[in-house]
Amino acid sequence: MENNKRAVEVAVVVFLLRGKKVLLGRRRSSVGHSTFSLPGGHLEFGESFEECASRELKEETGLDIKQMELLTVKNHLFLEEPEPAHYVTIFMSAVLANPEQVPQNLEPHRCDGWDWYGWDNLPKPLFRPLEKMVQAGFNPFPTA
Ligand code: 8DG
Ligand code: MG
Ligand code: MG
Repeated sequence: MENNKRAVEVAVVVFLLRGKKVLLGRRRSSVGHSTFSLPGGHLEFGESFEECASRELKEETGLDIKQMELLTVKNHLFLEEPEPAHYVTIFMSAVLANPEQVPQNLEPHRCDGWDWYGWDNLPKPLFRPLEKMVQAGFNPFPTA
């Protein structure tokens, strides 16, 4: 395969849950440009999934999170992008450490802004990996 010299990347992304809503932002990054995606980013050397989730949330939204839980892992190939990419993405859930905190758009070159969306009323278009999960019936909210 042409791409066999490229590295697989690892990302950690977060379903930040508030009531029946999740936090999403419209991407400005080249991969998935203009689609709505979860906060998160690349796992750095030496980090736990929880540390990466907290750091990315802080960097991208200014929010502090708690109760991080591993929900699922997906293998996704972005072959239609100008630069093909291959990600193993760790999907976590979390809640706000301080329910009064409001998301800020701290990386405006990468995101148009953050907002809360009801799970039954998600914005379109969703980032492809997220859309695939929704289509498959995935739900990040606790069932109990
Ligand atoms: P960093 O420099 O802060 O580490 O990277 P980033 O700019 O925050 O990376 P990102 O694109 O937000 O996330 C890394 C990759 O994670 C992304 O290119 C593909 C994968 N990914 C998914 N689903 C999602 C998702 O819903 N949101 C985000 N942000 N990334 C996702 O597979
Ligand atoms: Mg990031
Ligand atoms: Mg990101």
